[in-house]
Amino acid sequence: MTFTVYGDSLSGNCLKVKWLADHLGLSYRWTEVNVLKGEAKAAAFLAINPAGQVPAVRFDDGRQLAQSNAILLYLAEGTGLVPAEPFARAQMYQWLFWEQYSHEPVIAVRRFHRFYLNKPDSEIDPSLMVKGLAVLDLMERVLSEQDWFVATGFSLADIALVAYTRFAHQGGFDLSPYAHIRAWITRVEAELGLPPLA
Ligand SMILES: N[C@@H](CCC(=O)N[C@@H](CS)C(=O)NCC(=O)O)C(=O)O
Repeated sequence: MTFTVYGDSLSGNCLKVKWLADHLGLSYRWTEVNVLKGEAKAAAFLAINPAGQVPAVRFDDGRQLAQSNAILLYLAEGTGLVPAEPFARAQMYQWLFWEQYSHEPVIAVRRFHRFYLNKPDSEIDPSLMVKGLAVLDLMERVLSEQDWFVATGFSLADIALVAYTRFAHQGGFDLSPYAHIRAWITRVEAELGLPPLA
């Protein structure tokens, strides 16, 4: 299975796919799509994903797939990153859906305004900080009791959630009070072979 990943290298949603594909040793090409330059809305890319968002993948047989977590699930099917036991698998889905509905729209969006658009804090919706801290508090509580989001072991839930948590400081979130989150990020980086961020 060879495929092309269309992604922006600064995007956590896209990096999830890269990290997983590298971890699994899959054969793929990376095509850079610069979101800030509007390339995700260009006609050439809309033919790959009509929703005009990265990441998207195109398999060499012509099939195309979008939505980062759907891509993760497809690529990792049959591996230990997707628990075989139904309840553990459902717990992994629980975290994947929570990541997209509650985590990414807050942590990633604040990072986008601050890090991509260089906005001062005064111009960023203050509710993003409040909601982001609640997200981090919840993660910290979970990780104070277990090493991984699905207690049985490292799974796609950890890869999806680390994507923007790892860059939370770029969104103005101070991770220093979150010792369990920081230790978990280090564990996930070790699993994925990622160098720690400076
Ligand atoms: N739920 C989607 C979100 C994808 C998404 O928001 N992509 C952003 C980059 S992180 C994008 O392509 N934005 C371009 C735009 O909206 O024009 C996923 O998980 O793949």
